[in-house]
Amino acid sequence: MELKISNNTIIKPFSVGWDPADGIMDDPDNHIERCLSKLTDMFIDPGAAEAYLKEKGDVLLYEVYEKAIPQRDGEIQFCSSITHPGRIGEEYFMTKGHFHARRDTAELYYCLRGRGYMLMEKEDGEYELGEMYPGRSVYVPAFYAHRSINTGDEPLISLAVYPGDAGHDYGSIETSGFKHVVVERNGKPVAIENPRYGKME
Ligand code: S6P
Ligand code: ZN
Repeated sequence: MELKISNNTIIKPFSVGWDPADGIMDDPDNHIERCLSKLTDMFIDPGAAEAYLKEKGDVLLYEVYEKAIPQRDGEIQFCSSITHPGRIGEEYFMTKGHFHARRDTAELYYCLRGRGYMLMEKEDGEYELGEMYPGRSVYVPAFYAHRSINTGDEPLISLAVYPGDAGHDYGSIETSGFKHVVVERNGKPVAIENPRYGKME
């Protein structure tokens, strides 16, 4: 998630509107859209993802709206994160997930709409699920990879706030995945071990 702004840019005070009902930010500097066709390998059943694509076309899995803030110590990044509802087989729509490039940086999510979980997982596999629903905040500690998972039937919308120089590291998520995934079993979300862990490519 590279922002088109220099690290020396001086930021003047500003305010920005965004609608908690749809997560859309007014006049964003970045609007990121992640579609299924680019992320089929992220799911535990890529074959089911390909079949979904053939049947329903290229759906939007999630979006991010953000303002450009210099990626330097002392600044605060913030964005609107929208994960759409749906499932590939038994696995819910979710974000790709990442570690922060600076591992010792935390993040706070404040959920405004929808239902779901924040999957938080350390490199050693220790993990937690933080429940997300309107009015609930999830604190993602430093050193935890994190992924939003929509277990409901409407968009899961949160405001995310994190240190200016945190950055994103998608490397091990793309190659190995998370050790745990959240799937629907008997109508309920449950965390299971990722059968493709270590061989996502
Ligand atoms: C940034 C924060 C979120 C995610 C967004 C998309 O630190 O955690 O804004 O970037 O939810 O997820 P991802 O994993 O594709 O960056
Ligand atoms: Zn993050």
